[in-house]
Amino acid sequence: MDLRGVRFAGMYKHNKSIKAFARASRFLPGGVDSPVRAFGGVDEKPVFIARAKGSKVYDIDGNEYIDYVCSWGPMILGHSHPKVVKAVVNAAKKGTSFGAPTLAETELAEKITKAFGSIEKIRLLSSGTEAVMTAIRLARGFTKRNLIIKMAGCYHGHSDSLLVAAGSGLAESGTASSAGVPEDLAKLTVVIPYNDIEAAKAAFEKHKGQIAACLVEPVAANMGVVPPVDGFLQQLRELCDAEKSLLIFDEVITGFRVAFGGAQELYGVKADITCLGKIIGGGLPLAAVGGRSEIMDMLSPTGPVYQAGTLSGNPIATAAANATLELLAKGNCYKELEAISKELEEGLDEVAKRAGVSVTINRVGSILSCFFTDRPVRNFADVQRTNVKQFKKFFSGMLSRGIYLAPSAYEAMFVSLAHTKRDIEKTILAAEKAFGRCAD
Ligand code: KE4
Repeated sequence: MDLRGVRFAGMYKHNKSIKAFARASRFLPGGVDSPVRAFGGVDEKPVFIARAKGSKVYDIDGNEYIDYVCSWGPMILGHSHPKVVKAVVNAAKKGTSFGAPTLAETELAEKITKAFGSIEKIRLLSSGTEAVMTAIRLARGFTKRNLIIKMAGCYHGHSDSLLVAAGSGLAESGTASSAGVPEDLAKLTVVIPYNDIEAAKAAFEKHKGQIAACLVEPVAANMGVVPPVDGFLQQLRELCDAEKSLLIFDEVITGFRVAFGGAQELYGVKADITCLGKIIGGGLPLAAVGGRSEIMDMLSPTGPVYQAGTLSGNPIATAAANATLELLAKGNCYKELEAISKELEEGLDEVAKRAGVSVTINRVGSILSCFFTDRPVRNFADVQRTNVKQFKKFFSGMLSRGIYLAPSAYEAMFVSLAHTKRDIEKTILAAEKAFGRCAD
């Protein structure tokens, strides 16, 4: 690895961010608009971002970072891609919202249904939470059953039914379930361990004829990245078929991330309902729920399951979305992402070993997590046994060297098409130093 000439920012100064955080905290709960941004899972204060370009983000103190948060997944092309920015600007000049059908929504729907063989129709909405909330309402309406199976450590947005044993920010806060969710509602959510097909079989047996759907992140990425063990998704598919329940894949992260056709393409297992978000919005608020027509036509106005949204299919968001998917459909995006992400994984593993630090790195395509443990990580219980204190030291060591990781041991690293070999080399060199700070 040629690391000559790689220089670090030294100890970054964050004075402006510290002041900004104090000011924000007077008006926003925790100073943020989404909990995980408050850096509660690490021993640092959040940095306020001023701008971003390509693989870099820049904070208001002028510090540059190589970005592995990528807005929690959407920025697979890198930040401020010129074609996406141009599409957004051109759309904005024609008006920002009409509350009426537009051609761009149809064009986006055509792209998504072409990419996902299991999707004949989609409904565009504004967030992943809305997509999954709609998916479970659809499943309940379609099957006339009430129970939903979900997996511990998976996160599906903040709708009431799904804030039970959830990952992401809830896992970080150690509560895994939220206040304000009525017990009578929470008990309609059956929680089983991820990657445990026997537990799935037992749940279906125990609640025979009552399970509307089994909801799963086909690659879990909200407890860190935890891939499905061989056959797990296929066996869930078979179980749902046998029980006449629906299989819902929450592909808000994996959709257009692990393959153009998401985890369904990668693992060859089709969902009945698919939830998409993040990448399909190109960084703007846009998500989707899709499936075969007999299910999707249950949605208002064609069916009895109500769903609506003032800004659903917003023209600025669909402009960003169409531009993003057009770029991802070209060339060898996923081969490039695989190559550079593999280099990152192998480099991190090499320098961790050299520093005498035990890590397990889970990776699927361009999402990966580095767990501080010498054991495999296959479910939420495994994640909870990892060394979060070491993660926190590692996070600080990387941030001070200009590497911006997700501020939580329960999140993923996201690699974009804008990340260069140089970025990877610099990241690995920073990691060698950061691992040194948290040696076993
Ligand atoms: P949003 O409502 O945040 O757009 O999407 C919810 C959601 C649904 N499904 C999956 C698999 C998700 O990962 C998410 C949101 N992911 C988190 C981070 N892992 C978003 C970051 C945040 O909460 O600020």
